[in-house]
Amino acid sequence: MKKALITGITGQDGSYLAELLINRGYRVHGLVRRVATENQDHRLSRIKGLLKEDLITLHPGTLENYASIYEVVKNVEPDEVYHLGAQSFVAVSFDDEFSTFNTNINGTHHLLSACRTIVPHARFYFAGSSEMFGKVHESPQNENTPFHPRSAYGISKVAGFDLTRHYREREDIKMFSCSGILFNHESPRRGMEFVTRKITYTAAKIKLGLAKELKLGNPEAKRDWGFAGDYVEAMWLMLQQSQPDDYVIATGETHSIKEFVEKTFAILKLNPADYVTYANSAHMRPAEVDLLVGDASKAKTVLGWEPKVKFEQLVQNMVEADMKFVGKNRGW
Ligand code: NAP
Ligand code: G4F
Repeated sequence: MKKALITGITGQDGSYLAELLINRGYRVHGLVRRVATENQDHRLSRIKGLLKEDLITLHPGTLENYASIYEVVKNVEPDEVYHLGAQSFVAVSFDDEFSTFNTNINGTHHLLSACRTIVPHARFYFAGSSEMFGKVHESPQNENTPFHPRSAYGISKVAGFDLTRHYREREDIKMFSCSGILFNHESPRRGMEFVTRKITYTAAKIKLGLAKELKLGNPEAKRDWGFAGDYVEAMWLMLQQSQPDDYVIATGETHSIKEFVEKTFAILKLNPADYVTYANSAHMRPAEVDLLVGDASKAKTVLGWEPKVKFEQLVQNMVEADMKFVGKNRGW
C-alpha cells in the first residue's frame, strides 16, 4: 500500500486530497500543529469523519521546526508528499511578513531537505499559487508568464516554487518534485476569512435573519475561481507522470468580487444594495492583485485534467451549503 504524507491536512485542500487518496488505496498520514488556543473540534472538523473511521494517521509537528518535520518524515517514510501547509491568507501576510516567510519558505525548505535525506525517491508536490503572478505581465497566465508577486505571501510562494524546482534540477538531488500553480479554488469547506466564503456565509445569515450587513473591500478585483475538489485531482495527477514538472491549474474564466456578490444575492432573491458595502478600509490591501485568469492547456494536454465545476455551479453549491450550515447551527 502506498503511503502519502499531507501537510495542511486540516485545511480545505488537505481534506479533499485525503479523501481522494484514501479512495485510491493510499494510507494517508497528516502533519498537524498542536494549537492550544483553538477549539480542536472546529480545527479538525473537515477531517472528523476520516479520523472517526481511522482512515488517516495524524502526526504532531510544525513546519517551522526542522527537527519535528524530520521525525515525521522518518516515521512515515512516505512514497508521495503533498506540501499544502502554509500561512495561506494573503491579507495577513501584509501585517505579518516574518511569520509568513518563516512558515512558507523555511517550512518548504525543511520538508524538502528532510525528504531528500530520508526518502530521496519520494514524489513531492508543492502548493504554488497564482498570487506569484501578482501584477500580471500578460493574460491569461501560463507556466511561462513571469512572476511579479505583490505580497509577502506571493513572495514566499515564489521562493517555495524555486526551492522545489532547485531540488528537481540539482544533479546530486534530482528529486521528483513538482509545483502546481493553482488559481483560486473554493468550496463549502473554504475558510471563513476568504472572500467567497465570507460572501456566501454572510448572505445566508442575512437570508435567515441573523445578520444585517456584509462589509467588503475591493469589489473590482477579478479572480479565476474553481472548485477545490477538482484541483486536488490535478495535484495527484502531477505525481503520477513519468517526469516531474510544473503546471497551471485554472478554469480560464475570470469574475469580479462584485459579480460573485451579485450571483450569491440573486440565488437568495436578495438585493445586494440593501446589505453590501464596499471599499471598507479594514479589507482593502496595500498592494492588490487586480486580475487573475489562468491558461491550463498544459494540464489538459499532459495530465488530461479539466475543471468540472465552473463559476455558476460553484456559487450555487456554496450558497446551498451555507444555507444548510447556518440553519443547522441555529438548531433547525
Ligand atoms: P487552508 O485551508 O488555509 O489550510 C492551510 C493548512 O496549513 C491548514 O491545515 C493549517 O493548519 C496548515 N498550517 C498553517 N500553518 C502551519 C504550520 N506552521 N505548520 C503546519 N501546518 C500549518 O489552505 P488551502 O486553501 O487548503 O490551501 C492549501 C495550500 O494551497 C496552501 O499552501 C495555500 O497557500 C495553497 N493555495 C491555495 C489556493 C486556494 O485558492 N485555496 C490557491 C493556490 C495555492 P491549521 O489547521 O493548524 O491552521
Ligand atoms: O479570497 P481572498 O482573500 O483570496 P486571494 O487573496 O486571492 O488568495 C487566495 O487565492 C490565492 C490564489 O490566487 C491563494 F494562493 C491564497 O492562498 C488564497 O487562497 O481575496 C480575493 C480578492 C482580493 O482581491 C481581495 O482584495 O477579494 C478581495 N476582497 C474584497 N473584499 C476581499 C474582501 N478579500 C477578503 N478576504 N475579504 C474581503 O472582505
